[in-house]
Amino acid sequence: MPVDFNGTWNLVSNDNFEGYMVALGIDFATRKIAKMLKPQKVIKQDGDSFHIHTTSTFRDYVLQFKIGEEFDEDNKGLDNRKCKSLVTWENDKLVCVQTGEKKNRGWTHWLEGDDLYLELRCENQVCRQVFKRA
Ligand code: VLZ
Repeated sequence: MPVDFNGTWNLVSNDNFEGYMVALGIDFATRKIAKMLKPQKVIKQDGDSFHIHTTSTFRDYVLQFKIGEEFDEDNKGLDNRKCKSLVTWENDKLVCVQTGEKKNRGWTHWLEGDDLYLELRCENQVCRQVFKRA
């Protein structure tokens, strides 16, 4: 049985989101707003199908994928760069590789206790986010 990520999750910590956004080339004004946000994630998981909705007062981002099936991601409202994304299980972690213009781009989700973790990677920057159940 895979891990169950289903739920509504609220951001409680966000380490080096600034560095991650700089690596993505997000402009100064947008970064100033974005780093104040406390996004919520609503995750719907059905077998190998995922729907992840990241919402905030400023911007929303929706990602839908199936494990092991590469898809086109547009990163609309983030850096707007298109990439090819592939999500796989690595033990109990959900690992996404985002292949495109930016090196070493991707993310990893996992659960620790009843908390949701997210590591966001771009080039040499790593952002670590922790979410608690709403
Ligand atoms: O998460 O890729 O859960 O896509 C932040 C929205 C969304 C706030 C960050 C606006 C997306 C920021 C992180 C404006 C620059 C992400 C994946 C894993 C699903």
